[in-house]
Amino acid sequence: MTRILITSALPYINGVKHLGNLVGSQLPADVFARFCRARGLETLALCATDEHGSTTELAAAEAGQDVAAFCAVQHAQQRATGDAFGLSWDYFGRSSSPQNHELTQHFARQLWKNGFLDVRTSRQVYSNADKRFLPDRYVIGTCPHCGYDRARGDQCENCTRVLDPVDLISPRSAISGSSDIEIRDSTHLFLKQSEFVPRLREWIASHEGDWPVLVTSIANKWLDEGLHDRGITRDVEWGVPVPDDIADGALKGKVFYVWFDAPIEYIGCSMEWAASRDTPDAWKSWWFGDAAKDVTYYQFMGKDNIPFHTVGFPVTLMGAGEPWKFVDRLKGFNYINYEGGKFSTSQKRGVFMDAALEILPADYWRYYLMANAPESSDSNFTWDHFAGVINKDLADVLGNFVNRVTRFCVSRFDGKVPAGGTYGDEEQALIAELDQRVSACAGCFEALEFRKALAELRAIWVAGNEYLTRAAPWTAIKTDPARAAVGVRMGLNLVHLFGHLAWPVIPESARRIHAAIQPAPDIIPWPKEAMAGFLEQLTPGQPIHPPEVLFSKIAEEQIAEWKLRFGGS
Ligand code: B3M
Ligand code: ZN
Repeated sequence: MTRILITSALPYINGVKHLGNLVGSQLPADVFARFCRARGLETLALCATDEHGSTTELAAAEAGQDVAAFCAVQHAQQRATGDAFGLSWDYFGRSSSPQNHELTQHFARQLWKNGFLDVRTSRQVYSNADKRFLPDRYVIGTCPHCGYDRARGDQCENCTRVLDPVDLISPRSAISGSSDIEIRDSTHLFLKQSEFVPRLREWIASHEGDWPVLVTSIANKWLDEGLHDRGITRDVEWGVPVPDDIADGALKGKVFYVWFDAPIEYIGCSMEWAASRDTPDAWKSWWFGDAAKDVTYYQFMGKDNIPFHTVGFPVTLMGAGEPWKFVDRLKGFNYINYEGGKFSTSQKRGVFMDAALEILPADYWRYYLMANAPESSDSNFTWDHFAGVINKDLADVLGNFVNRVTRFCVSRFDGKVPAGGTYGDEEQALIAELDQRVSACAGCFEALEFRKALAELRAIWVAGNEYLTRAAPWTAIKTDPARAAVGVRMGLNLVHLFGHLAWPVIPESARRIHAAIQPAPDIIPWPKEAMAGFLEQLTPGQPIHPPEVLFSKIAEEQIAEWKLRFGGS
């Protein structure tokens, strides 16, 4: 049996994440992790805060806090918000952990020993006003590729191109805004990425077909544009220090670049996880050598992170010359827009995770975001669309079904699964349809096609509703009580089924739905049996407990209020 290793792009520590960040990484990773656990697969789902780099330092400065203290507070907050969103990581670590420091230095030493690091003098942006070097996001300017005028020194968020601060047109300091900038020389370690191009091409080609086109095309584009050797150290204080035994201490006082240490934290995080369980070596069988042969490794991320995972991190692993596990299935996402514009952390535009939970339960967001995941293209969040989907899919289709059946059972069958009658043609036809749909739904999750998986899930709920309309036990009860009993019994079995199928996506609601029939286990398993078996499980006479309203409809006034509060047309 394969074991499943799952990581999602590590959220920057700079503040609470917005829904665009969530849908491109942590949420699909969680849905998939739950799906794997529901199928009985041994699963390790990891995430961590990405704590180094200019993003962090700038955010800490803005908050007027010491960087380490800022990170500690933000980490706890992100973990709490993630928990509240039902993100069920096995461990939520920190890239600033001792494990990651040690491992990052290990990889650097291996790369140095194997001749893949060079000490070079390079041109860096220096701010006279701030009296310091300005690496990465410390510089803002116009993107030389697409002309976007708020491009940051490390990457243009508009065209996703990776940049060097010295490339920016009209550069200015992100600290002071000053454009009194000069170019000075500084010594850095360069990773000789260019030597890996043939191996990278071969590796990426081996995944054509099993990675989304979005992923392979971004990876190939990066290689086609010519892969430059990349500076992996910085003139700042916060980060993993370059050890003195590399280059005879020539890099004293410098730290590794955040994009060098952050992906290494995927492994570091598993070490934190292992240490937390007092099995310090348990991480190894997930990552290293033959022991990890039965592991299938899935990564989830937004499209701007793809180059670092298809080129940057793999070069680190290849250059280390040790048998590390590479990603098997890389799922990349496009962006989700907010009311026609961008979600933006720096401009505080859109809905952020904490505010989202202040107005509605997590499952509403989880369902909407996954049903509209930006897979084949960018998608667009609008309040009207959101309310429409929730009111229809969750309230009318799913919630109403559960309420109708369970309440009718209480009013007409004494709140117990009715006995009598047997499944006839109507039921057999439904079973045949669900056999096909449930396995199609599982197939979509396995293929990481989330929109399709959720469309299938919804189609299953609709099929249940249509069946109930045809069976119409409320009419049949007057003339043919046995027929009414069959309809209600099937309806209750469907409620039970829906509780099972919905758990990966809307875990809290799934538990409540399941509890209408019987208390739910911690992990609600995906149905293994064919539907004929699954839909005949309930014992006549067993008590039913109708839930309180499962999903409340979103009213016009609420939409108006939220538009005002969060902005948008
Ligand atoms: N911290 C997320 C981002 O670009 C970035 C991912 C790191 S994954 C190793 O928003
Ligand atoms: Zn650009």
